[in-house]
Amino acid sequence: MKAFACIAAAVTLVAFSAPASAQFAKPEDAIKYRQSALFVMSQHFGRIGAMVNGRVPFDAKVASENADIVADMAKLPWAGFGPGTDKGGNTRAKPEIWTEQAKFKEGSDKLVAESAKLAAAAKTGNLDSIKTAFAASADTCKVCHDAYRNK
Ligand code: ASC
Repeated sequence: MKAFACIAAAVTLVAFSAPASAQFAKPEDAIKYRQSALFVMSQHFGRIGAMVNGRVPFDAKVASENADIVADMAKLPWAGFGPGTDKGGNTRAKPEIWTEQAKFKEGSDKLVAESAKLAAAAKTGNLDSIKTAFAASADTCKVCHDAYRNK
């Protein structure tokens, strides 16, 4: 009984704390997953960018909807950078991602934080606040791409 309780507790713990990387059957799937998540995020980020840069008229509701999606998507790609996913698919990810894990995580955490601020700014409907928060988020994209993505 004690053993059973132990196993049940362990199973529960794993279910709630297993790194999401465990969900991938093969490295190629993890690579596809992270690229897909980043692509979806970039599409929604780009829609805000078009308003921020004046290419399309500003619509506060559309900006807010897109910023919410960006903030949610920002949490996803990182599970796809687990151990052993540096190769096995078509990837521009640099090996430094896996040798500088703490720094890489710092960068991804920064994007998650800045995109949450962007979503909050978008809820105010104030274009200037959105511009500032958009620039801060875009900077976190760029810093990581410069350091960790091959040309
Ligand atoms: C985007 C996008 C990126 C970032 C980056 C910001 O819209 O697809 O990768 O912004 O260009 O510097």
